[in-house]
Amino acid sequence: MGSELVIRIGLCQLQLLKGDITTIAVDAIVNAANSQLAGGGGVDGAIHRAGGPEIMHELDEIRSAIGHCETGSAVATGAGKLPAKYVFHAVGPRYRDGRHGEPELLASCYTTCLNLAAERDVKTISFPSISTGIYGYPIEAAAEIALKSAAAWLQHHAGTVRVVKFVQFSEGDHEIYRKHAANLRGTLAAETHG
Ligand code: AR6
Repeated sequence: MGSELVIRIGLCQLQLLKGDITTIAVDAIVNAANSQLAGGGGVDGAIHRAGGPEIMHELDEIRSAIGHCETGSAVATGAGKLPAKYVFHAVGPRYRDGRHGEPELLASCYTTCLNLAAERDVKTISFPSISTGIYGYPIEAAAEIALKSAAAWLQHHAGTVRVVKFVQFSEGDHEIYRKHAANLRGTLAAETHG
């Protein structure tokens, strides 16, 4: 793995990977779900296919208890047959024009999942690129928000979550995440030495 794919924040790391999130072993996998928690296409479909019906059974129970999950929030289930203990089902915003709270709601998906992780003693967590498929969020803006929100969270919650993996499904998305990771590393280095 090239050094530009890892950002160190104290004892923690942000990692960038290209691949299928359902095949990467971690403590918690984040899903890009919808507020009905009803399953769907994209990474949501892949997670339910690979994890098996147990995950949807748990979501049925959550739905009957709370109804739905607000945009920007997330709920936790077990991970069925996935190589993880938990799936955090985060509901990203549908992109309109960026002026309807989309940046804040997207950032909230990342921080809510990291809070769920800390509450469960999760040390490693993987995120797909939330909202940038069916929900249409421009990947450049979304990558920057994803990386910055996770970095800021790790700076304020030292010693809880140790490894945050960002998993991109396409080479094009991976290149964009790499570019924003390099920018972020420059900013963090300037803060440390400045
Ligand atoms: N591993 C990693 N990333 C993946 C995978 C995979 N196996 N499959 C797709 N992606 P999307 P959204 C990437 O559409 O935009 C569902 O129907 C994909 O290339 O999955 O948040 C839900 O039920 C893209 O970069 O999620 C909701 O209704 C990223 O995952 C709605 O879609 C997110 O794309 C949510 O839309």
